Amino acid sequence: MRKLTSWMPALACAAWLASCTSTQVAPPEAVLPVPEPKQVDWQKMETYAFIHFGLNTFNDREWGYGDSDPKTFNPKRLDCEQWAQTLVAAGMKGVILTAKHHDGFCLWPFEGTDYNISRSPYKEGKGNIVRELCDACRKYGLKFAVYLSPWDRRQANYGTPEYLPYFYAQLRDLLTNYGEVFEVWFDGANGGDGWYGGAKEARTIDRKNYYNYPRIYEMLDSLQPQAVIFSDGGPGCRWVGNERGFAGATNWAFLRKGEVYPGYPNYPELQYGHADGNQWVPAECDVSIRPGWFYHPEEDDKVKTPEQLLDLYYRSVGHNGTFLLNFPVDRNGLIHPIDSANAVRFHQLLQQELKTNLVAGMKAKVSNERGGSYVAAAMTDDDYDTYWATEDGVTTGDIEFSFARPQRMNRLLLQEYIPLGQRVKAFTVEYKADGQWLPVRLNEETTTIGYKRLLRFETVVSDGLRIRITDARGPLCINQVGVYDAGADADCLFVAVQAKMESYPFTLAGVAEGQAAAATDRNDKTTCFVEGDRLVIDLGNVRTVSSFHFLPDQSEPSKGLIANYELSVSTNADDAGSVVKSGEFSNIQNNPVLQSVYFTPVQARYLILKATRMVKADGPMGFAEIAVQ
Ligand code: FUL
Repeated sequence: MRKLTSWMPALACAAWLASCTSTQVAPPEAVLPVPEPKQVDWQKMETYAFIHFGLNTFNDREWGYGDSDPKTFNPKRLDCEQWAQTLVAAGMKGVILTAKHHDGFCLWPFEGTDYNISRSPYKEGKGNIVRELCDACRKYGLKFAVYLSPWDRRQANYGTPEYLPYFYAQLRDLLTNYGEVFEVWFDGANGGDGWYGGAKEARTIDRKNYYNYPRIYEMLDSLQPQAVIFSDGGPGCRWVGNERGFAGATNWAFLRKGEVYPGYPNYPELQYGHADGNQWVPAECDVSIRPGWFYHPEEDDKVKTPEQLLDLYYRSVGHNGTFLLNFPVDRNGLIHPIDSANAVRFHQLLQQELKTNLVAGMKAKVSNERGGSYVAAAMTDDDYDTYWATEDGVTTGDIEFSFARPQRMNRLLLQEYIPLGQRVKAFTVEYKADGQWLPVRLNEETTTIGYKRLLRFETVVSDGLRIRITDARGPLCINQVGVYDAGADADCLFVAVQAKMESYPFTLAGVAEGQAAAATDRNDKTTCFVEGDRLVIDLGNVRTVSSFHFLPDQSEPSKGLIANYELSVSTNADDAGSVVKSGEFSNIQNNPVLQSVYFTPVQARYLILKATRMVKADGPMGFAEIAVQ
């Protein structure tokens, strides 16, 4: 396939064009919005890792308040090369490190604060994990990037204009001294409460304007022009609207410019993008390999399985997003062996499933062809920059493969040539059975394609497969088609994710039996909603209890989320009980995973959970599952 390549100097290009008179066909015009070249490069990375590590790791927290003692940060066997090697074996192309999480603790010796790694016992205060990881990345061929939390629960001046120079200085330091980064990650979370230099209070900021992002973007463009900027609404890439690692099957790489900001109330729509958007802001699907983002020993048996990770891959990369998989580095300073084994196995499974492209090198029969180099064969070569295109005005088209012998098939890969925009709005997939075209059986809609669409369909054995594109925003530009047989287990489309919770038996005082059943049926799709701000759990007998667990409502978006709580116990019904624990369910809105409250064992028959603050003020509390141990 002949094509223009970017390295060809202009004169050579002119000569080349003149030499190919018969194939001189103009490419289709771009359909706006289009990505910047760096966004295309970023999207091609497909899977990359997150590392959450810091004081939280040692203090069993998800959101440190900013008051944990730096001396508790003491990983004895920390080895960034182990992280890098593991990530490479798991197919990751890069890694984003939480250089500073919400607690304000810096994993590098940032001079603007003493709340940094130099005050920890790690390497007797001489360590610098940003440096160590960035060196390991260069050594093992991974790209490197940083996460820097704008919210800082440590700093006394957080919330005032005086905090901003401090934040900008951190950013400048990270972006000046550690080489190229592929992404800069700005977390949109801001839960209010913090230590704030000892003030211990809640602070709110104007999330749209406080940090002055336009100024930050200017700084980034001058220091690291190749870096893609992540924030809830972009500009480089967007949050996918959940922390479960998947995008919608319908997923546009655009947003309406200026509409989405950190804290944007309609964030669930980020899973799909804005079909009428005018800015290219593709989705990044972030998720942790464990329920929490930071390491907690009690989650050692809750690591996502290779099959669950594979399922997420199909619903992130295969839904026109990227897959950002988090590894909560453990207290030794290593990626835990279970996480490592599962991630590597996931990568092997993926490679196995998509090993042999049954249509590689084949020439599909197409209903319309633009000509020149924009021909059907361009879809089955392995050159990203060649593509089949239809003539101007033709926005539908069939791609048909005929095999010499019947083939077993259950996976399909489609790619649009996104440098010219994202176009396809609807398509169908059919196979030939006794001379007739029948639809393949799928569990999701076939609408958008974008950078990449992967479909898992029920196995067919056939000598014909046809993709019919039925609606698009412009002439079609398809650069890759792959058809695969994923093997014997190919039809296990769904992986049951069950909260494995043992519990004492209990009843819920004042809750109708039918409702209460939803909290014990071990089905995370049903939710028990409780009016008011108190949940009273009756164990029937006095027992020794030491923990309370609940899975919040799992619908999209979750309803009835409790932000702050007070948990009391008592032995008789009339008693208000004594408080055993109070606190926050950190990050519950973005990541409504199993919430656990552990306390010193106590004799009790009743547990009373009081919601002292809800994420959304009105409405009942929601519990998909409850357990008491
Ligand atoms: C969220 C944070 O609040 C979590 O702690 C985590 O860092 C996740 C990636 O982003 O907004």
